[in-house]
Amino acid sequence: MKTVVAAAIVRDQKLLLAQRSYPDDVAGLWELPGGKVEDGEAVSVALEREIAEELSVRIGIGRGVGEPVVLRDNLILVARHAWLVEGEPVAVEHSAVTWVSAGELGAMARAGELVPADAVWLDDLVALLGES
Ligand code: 523
Repeated sequence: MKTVVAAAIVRDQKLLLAQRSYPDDVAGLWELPGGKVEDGEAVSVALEREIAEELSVRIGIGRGVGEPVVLRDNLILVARHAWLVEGEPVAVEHSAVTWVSAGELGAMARAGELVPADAVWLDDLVALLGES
């Protein structure tokens, strides 16, 4: 079983979403950015690395958000609360990045614009935005 870790990066009560450019079945949909944890790598180290590669920023990492989601191919997806420490996000590997409010996130989920696994966390993400 491999782990994929994703960042719920929050600033000013908005959540950062990144638009996938591949594979075809999810290209164009929005996700919490992240990627696969390498063998022997700590989850938080993997998340810092993936976010630096994908968005050219450094993040701080907090608690887990939502329940783990089982993906296909023996992959398990987890999310962590995060915040920017240095830099402004740039879409290096994604098509675009955007900041959304809780209301906008809900509308995107209802419109089917989120990656399916991430849509499972809608209530958790809305709650996180309410706390921050
Ligand atoms: N997800 C997903 N949601 C989400 C992420 C970051 C990833 O559902 N927020 C899924 C998509 C893929 C798998 O997790 O099925 C791996 O994500 P990916 O492709 O972003 O991870 P990488 O870049 O580490 O893996 P490779 O593309 O294989 O290099």
